[in-house]
Amino acid sequence: MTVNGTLRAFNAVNVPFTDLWLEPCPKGRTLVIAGAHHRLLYSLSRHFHEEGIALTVKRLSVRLGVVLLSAIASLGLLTGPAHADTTFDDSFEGNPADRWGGIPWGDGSNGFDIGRGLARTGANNGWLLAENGGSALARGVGFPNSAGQCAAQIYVKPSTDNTFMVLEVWGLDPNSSGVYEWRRRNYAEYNLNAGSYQALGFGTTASTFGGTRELHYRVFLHGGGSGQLKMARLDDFFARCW
Ligand SMILES: [Ca+2]
Repeated sequence: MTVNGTLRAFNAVNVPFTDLWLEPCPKGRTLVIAGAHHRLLYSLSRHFHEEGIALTVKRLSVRLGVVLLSAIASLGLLTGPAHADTTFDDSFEGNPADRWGGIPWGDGSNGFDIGRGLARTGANNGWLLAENGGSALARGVGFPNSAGQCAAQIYVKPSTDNTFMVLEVWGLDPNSSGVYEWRRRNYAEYNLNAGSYQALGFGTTASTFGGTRELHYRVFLHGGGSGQLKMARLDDFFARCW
């Protein structure tokens, strides 16, 4: 069992954390989690217990939110690479405006359905609407220091036929002079007919020069021109970095 496999089990936990990495230690391996939440610790403890692994949990610094987990094991556990998956789930729950920003042009608009019964999961979802223009909803994801690449998808429910959508990934990368700048890194086009929620991929985005700091995921809908109003709903964004 590797750390990657272990951590995928916690996708549903939806706990924000900033970084994960492994270091060798005399009694096995040490997993250090910066900014970890007690719910993640509980899940980790329960998972290790179910695997028959004794686990000690120590909170090193409440102020810094740093937590140390020491697996007391000589079972070959945690033999994966020296980094672990980091995942980001966003089902537009709570106040999605805290995380998603709109990029409208022309007559395009965007917003959120809050508790309207139109979501794929949970209570809320996003929407995009345009005729002579377009609009996007976008959010950022911190690129973990230990990761080499990130992949992402989002569920889209088109309300209209021939709905042209573009999924873009922008990366905050160091250029050859070491100065950070935003660059478009991935680009995927979809022409969709009205239907149910379907998963659309953003593609896999690699770190550039090993120094990518942040990725910005943008979901664009283009209006069809006069008399050709287009609309789509969005829900269940998911990104995984490894
Ligand atoms: Ca939702």
